[in-house]
Amino acid sequence: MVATGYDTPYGAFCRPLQFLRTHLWVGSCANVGCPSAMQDGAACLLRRHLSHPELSAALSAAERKVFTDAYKRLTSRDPKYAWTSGQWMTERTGGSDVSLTETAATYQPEGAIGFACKQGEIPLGPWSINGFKWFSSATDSEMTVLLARTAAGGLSTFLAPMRKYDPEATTLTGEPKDDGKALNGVRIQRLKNKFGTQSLPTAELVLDNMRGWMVGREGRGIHEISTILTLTRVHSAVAAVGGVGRGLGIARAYALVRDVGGGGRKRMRLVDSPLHMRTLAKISAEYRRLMLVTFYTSYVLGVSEHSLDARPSPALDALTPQKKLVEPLLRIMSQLAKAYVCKPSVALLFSCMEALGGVGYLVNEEQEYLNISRIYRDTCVLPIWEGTTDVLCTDLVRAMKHARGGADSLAALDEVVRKAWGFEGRTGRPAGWEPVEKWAALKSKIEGTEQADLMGEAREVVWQLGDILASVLLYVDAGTDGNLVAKEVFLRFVEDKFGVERRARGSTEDELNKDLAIVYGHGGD
Ligand code: UCC
Ligand code: FAD
Repeated sequence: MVATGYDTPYGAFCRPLQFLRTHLWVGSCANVGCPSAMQDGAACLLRRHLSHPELSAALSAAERKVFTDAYKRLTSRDPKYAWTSGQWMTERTGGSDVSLTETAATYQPEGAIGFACKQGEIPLGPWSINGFKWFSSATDSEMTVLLARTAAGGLSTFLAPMRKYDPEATTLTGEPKDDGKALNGVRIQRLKNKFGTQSLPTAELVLDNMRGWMVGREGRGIHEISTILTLTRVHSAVAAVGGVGRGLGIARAYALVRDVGGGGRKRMRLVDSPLHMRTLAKISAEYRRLMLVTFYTSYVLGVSEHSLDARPSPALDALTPQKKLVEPLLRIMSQLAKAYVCKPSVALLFSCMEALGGVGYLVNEEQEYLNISRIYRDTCVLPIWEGTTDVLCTDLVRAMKHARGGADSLAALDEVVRKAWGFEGRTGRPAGWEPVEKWAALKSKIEGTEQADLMGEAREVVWQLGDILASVLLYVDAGTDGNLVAKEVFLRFVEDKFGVERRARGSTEDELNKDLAIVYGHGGD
């Protein structure tokens, strides 16, 4: 799955392709999406250091060898050779705010031994890392990227392999020397008991002379690891819509077979119930909106990595800012997608669960892996890890107010909202839908308010921005091919959120037919 984002010949579209595959996979992948996401982030970080002329020139021969080997493994399609990665940031002192990180790294090149190859061939890492990491998912990954404090002050980012080559060693669990690969100074203190993501080991780890390599400049740890955060936040949003997509699939199937009512009331198949179909149509419409925000973000990620020489369609042209504004747009979109998509997805999955009645709630061992309740519990973590919703909102406000990048981020959003609104497609612009004016008002509020004063309403700011972007994405989506479902979903959203006058309700049968089209997807003209 990760390799799709690196070795396929689709340029900017390799990311949407990768994430469409991930979206389909996520509901049944036993949470390997978590190590995959961190693997993807680590690959992206190492690619930057290996390919950027200045960063690459700063690498020593040993660093280049280690980074190249890790990068090849992180993007490999061969399961025997491929690596996944962890990402260790959280400590007992804080996960949202890592400034009190206690894990310390000391430069001690002597005594470093080889890893994953014969002793001495590649030093295991000149830094000795000691401390305690409080939440470490994908503990069974082959490497990790972590934050630690150095004597010079500030946090730095390190790459550390999980195993070292030591023919005399026993494994952590005391098993005899297997293949000669002992853990690299890591001890599992305990595995966390969790509400969800049961198939994913999350551990508390004691680091005792873990050997590693510094990535990037000393003291710039947050900058370095933010490359990973960008990727894992997109993955989180994709996992959220993937979960909802699966939940909806099950709810749709159930509605085709479950009969309800009886006694004094008419007995009917759920699919014939106007109320049940209205409920599923609301979930489906929200899913469609969140999908657009998520996959637009994946497209922006792709464009940030590959130049887009020929614009593939007028619709995409309308959504693509000028080249120099792509990075600033990604800075916004990766946080926005994670916050705006993950949070409502939990409620949407709950609604899918409810759509199955009591069956939806069952968690006995056999049902668990077929049913929505497991996906629901796995989805609940998405608004928490990789930055809680409020933390992402505060970061987004800081990014938009940033002395250097803030103006470009606002300019990027400005360009996208205006161009998308100006898109001449097959759907008209309903009176009262004024995203350009709404965005202008929000932008001048952001520009004209002190950062500290904006923080209390950071979530409202982000949701207003999310709604504006979602509305133009829905508009362009509806306008590209005249799809009736796309148009209906767009109109319902702007009636709900933009004060567009509601259309008169049709007959019960007409409304049911529209809802059925939204739920089961018969909308083409
Ligand atoms: O939870 C975790 C793993 C779980 C499993 C992963 C699965 C993935 C999905 C799978 C789906 C199935 S790992 C732990 C994740 N932890 C977090 O996400 C931490 C949340 N907290 C934040 O994001 C905070 O905003 C911090 C830690 C980044 C804030 O730290 P500081 O020290 O207060 O730093 P600043 O001042 O906010 O940022 C320092 C610099 C600034 O630039 P300059 O120096 O130019 O002013 C920021 O603009 O770093 C820049 N920066 C960023 N740049 C900060 N955040 C970002 C960013 N996201 N992108 C680009
Ligand atoms: P806190 O930061 O204490 O947050 C508590 C509350 O305070 C939250 O509601 C938050 O929104 C709010 N808050 C915090 N700061 C602010 C602020 N500035 N303004 C307003 N509100 C604020 N971490 C890793 O490093 N690696 C992993 O592999 C990993 N795996 C995880 C797996 C699971 C299953 C879980 C649940 C967590 C995992 N984490 C991992 C940890 C996760 O990233 C953190 O829990 C998360 O970032 C929140 O940090 P915290 O737990 O310290 O909460």
